[in-house]
Amino acid sequence: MPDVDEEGRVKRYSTSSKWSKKQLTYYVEHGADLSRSTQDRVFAKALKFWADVSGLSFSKASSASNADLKISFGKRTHRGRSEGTCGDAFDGPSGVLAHAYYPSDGRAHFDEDEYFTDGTSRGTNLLWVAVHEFGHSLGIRHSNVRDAIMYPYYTGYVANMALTQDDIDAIQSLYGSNGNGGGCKLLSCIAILKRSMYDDFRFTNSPITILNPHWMIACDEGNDMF
Ligand SMILES: [Ca+2]
Ligand SMILES: [Zn+2]
Ligand SMILES: [Zn+2]
Repeated sequence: MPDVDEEGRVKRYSTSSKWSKKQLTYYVEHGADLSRSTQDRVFAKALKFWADVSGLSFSKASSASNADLKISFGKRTHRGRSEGTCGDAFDGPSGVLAHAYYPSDGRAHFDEDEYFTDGTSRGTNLLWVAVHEFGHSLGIRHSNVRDAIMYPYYTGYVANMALTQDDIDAIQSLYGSNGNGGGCKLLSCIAILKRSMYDDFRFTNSPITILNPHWMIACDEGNDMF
């Protein structure tokens, strides 16, 4: 994966659509690997990573059907209980770990054929995967900054994971840092993503739906976008 484009500029995060509100709700249909209370804690912590650096807040919904973010687990052909069949079947153990859809879809699906764990290097760290997928749920595409949570490869368990500045820049470009607006300046940050670059952005562990693979909207601070 190249770190610079053909003109030598470093590419960083990029974003998709965004939620039109900052107070979002979520609902968890639990998976089988961890206790419900552990999953609740992990998902709340994952959302807090994003909330802490943005104007967003998250609260639990009473049902999946009235939640903005709909979190569920399933194998192969799958769907949340209040959803139609997901168009992207999972692939069994390993490979794809989870996937999530851009705003304002809200579905975040985790592959029940993985072994999700908490606080150990065994299995697949649910917190890391959740933070990454919720980034997509909030409108962030993959970054090619290798340390970023939104880098498209699971990097294994880290004891004290944290968002990188690149992840923080991405969420703040959409929602601001403390309720101060945010939002990308679309006219100044639309870039054509060439097919070859899209291929570079493909990944093995966490597909998202690319609505049009030839285009990507890149939001940057206005002076060094690609
Ligand atoms: Ca899988
Ligand atoms: Zn799915
Ligand atoms: Zn991803």
